[in-house]
Amino acid sequence: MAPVLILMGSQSDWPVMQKAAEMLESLNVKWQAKVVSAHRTPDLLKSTMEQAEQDGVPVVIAGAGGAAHLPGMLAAYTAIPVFGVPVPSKQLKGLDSLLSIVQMPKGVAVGTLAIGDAGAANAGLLAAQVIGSFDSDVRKRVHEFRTAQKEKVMANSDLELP
Ligand code: RP5
Repeated sequence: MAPVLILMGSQSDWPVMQKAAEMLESLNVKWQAKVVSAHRTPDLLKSTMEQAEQDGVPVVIAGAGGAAHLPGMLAAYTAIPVFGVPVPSKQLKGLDSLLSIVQMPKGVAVGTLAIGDAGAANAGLLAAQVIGSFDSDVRKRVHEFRTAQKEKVMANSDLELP
């Protein structure tokens, strides 16, 4: 199994969650993505986490919107670190998702990212950093990513009127 498991509550979350996959691709970290809903497929949620534990998956990214209990429920079934991405919802624009994911009661942890694309991309980055803690090639690529990002800022740091 790929080292990073990307789970989401609905196929409709994929346009946001694919930003995590894109970040992982750019760092040459393998990933697998799957739809697993906390309320529509609770049995699949449990069996997916049991399988991930058995397979030795080191990190899970979970995106959900609205009453976004997926990351917390996944975390309840595993000791694998879970990074939660609040997906923007139609009515409340993801503030509901953010508050649902971030307010985990003490004792079961979910690392919560920002709402939407930036949060999903950073979840991918954080997952790569977790892999980088035991894979020096991945750690090197994270450093290279940071250097390239810095150089891009430095190359365009002088502003002028159009
Ligand atoms: C959540 O409900 C999903 O994570 C998704 O963000 C939201 C809406 O799902 P769909 O109705 O689009 O399937 O469970």
